[in-house]
Amino acid sequence: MPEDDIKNLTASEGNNTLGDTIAALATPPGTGAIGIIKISGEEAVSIVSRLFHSKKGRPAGSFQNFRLYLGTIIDPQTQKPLDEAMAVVMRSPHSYTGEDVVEIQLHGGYFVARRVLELVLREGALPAPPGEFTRRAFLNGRIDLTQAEAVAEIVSARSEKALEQAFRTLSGELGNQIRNWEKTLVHLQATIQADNDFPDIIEDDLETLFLNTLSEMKNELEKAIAHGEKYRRLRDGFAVVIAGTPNVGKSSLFNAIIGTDRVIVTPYAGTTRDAIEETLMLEGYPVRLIDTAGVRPVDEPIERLGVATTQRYLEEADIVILLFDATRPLQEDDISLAHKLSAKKIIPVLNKVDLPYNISKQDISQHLSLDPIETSILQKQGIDVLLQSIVTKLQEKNSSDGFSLSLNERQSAIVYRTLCRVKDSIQSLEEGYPLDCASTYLTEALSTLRSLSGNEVEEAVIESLFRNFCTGK
Ligand SMILES: Nc1nc2c(ncn2[C@@H]2O[C@H](COP(=O)(O)OP(=O)(O)OP(=O)(O)O)[C@@H](O)[C@H]2O)c(=O)[nH]1
Ligand SMILES: [Mg+2]
Repeated sequence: MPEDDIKNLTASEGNNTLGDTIAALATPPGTGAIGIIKISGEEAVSIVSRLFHSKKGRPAGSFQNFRLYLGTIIDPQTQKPLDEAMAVVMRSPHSYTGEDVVEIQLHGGYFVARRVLELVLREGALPAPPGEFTRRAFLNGRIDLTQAEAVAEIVSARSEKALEQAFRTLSGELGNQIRNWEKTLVHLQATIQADNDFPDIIEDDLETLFLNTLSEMKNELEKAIAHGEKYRRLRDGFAVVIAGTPNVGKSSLFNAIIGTDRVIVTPYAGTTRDAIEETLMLEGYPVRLIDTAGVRPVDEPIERLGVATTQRYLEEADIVILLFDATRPLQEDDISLAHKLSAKKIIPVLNKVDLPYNISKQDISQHLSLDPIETSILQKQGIDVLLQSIVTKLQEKNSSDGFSLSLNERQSAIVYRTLCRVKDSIQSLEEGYPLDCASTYLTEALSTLRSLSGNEVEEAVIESLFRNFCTGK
């Protein structure tokens, strides 16, 4: 397998140190329009100068920064030309890693990329493990940890909205906010210190000053956590669950929305026994659409497991499309299911309106205080209105809260721990304890916060973060 061959030229572990020169294929292995080899470190330019011969005979050492040069790759041992290529030199500190970086652009192709990478390694570079270029950018102080994480999120973004948010983090918005919080905490601690050293000079009502500042910070931290939740939905998809009692048309709706006959539809109640999931985009929002087993009390073991699975999905759902069958009066099961769900999540739908009604809209709105959307999935009626109402709900969920920070799971957990310490310090002040008590909590808050941007983060955390990157990034 060609990809495996390339993998042999890729380090799986971080076996290099900052002084080493590293190299990797930066484009996916295989056939493509162009293949790029990336080299970073002190030896990068001299390694390339031994392989790359510019058309005008200029050695790589004399290349201008950020300028593409056309030339030929020649194996120094055999003097055989391998490919026509372009090379660009980006000297330290003005490069992605902060070190000397050279990129060689080859004609895309598995074999040529592999041969040239072999030559680069033979000339002294070490194979770069996944994420190593970004790890170096972080270790060399070019970017903070939030920006390094944003690089990974940009690469893996599956929707425009997730990309927008990740790009803002890459631009440093999150890093700046963290530094502001750090500054506030440092300032408060310095004030406590000054108050201890020169109690006569410092203004009297420090407690009020502290309470005001910490309350403001608490609000910001809480907003950041709430916004992070939104961001992760934009990144991973909003869970839109189709639910209802058996036979109301859930699977028919699922198939109609995704546009294929993905799940089985039959006239028999209890057809779907499991949750089935597909991802799709609705006006730029990534959605995980989930068909579920109809909810009813059952003894049959397989269907019972299916109903239990439905309950789990209903708990995690961002939106529940709750279907009712127009041909039959509301049943106890319909009502108890509706009452179990938070009204905010529900979009009620009255299906099978092509058949004679045995239920009225009022029957439903009486229980849900919401008018249902009427559909005939069989005749493809009302589905557009339903999709529009899903989009409206997604827009509401995503409405601006004046905040643009997009925390991932690691960052959110740290902000949460910081928030707990800030709340502790507020409580201790409110209960009349001396400022020194609050100060202990603030020290903890500061140290927790510093692991966000990478100032006090453990080596193991850094290693595990970069291991999830792709090779050559
Ligand atoms: N007349 C009519 N029949 C429909 C409509 N929607 C679905 N059906 C029929 O209703 C029956 C049940 O549809 P499904 O989509 O399997 O219903 P379900 O809710 O997934 O059922 P379970 O998986 O058993 O819970 C099938 O025979 C469908 O063809 C509709 O709008 N009008
Ligand atoms: Mg079904």
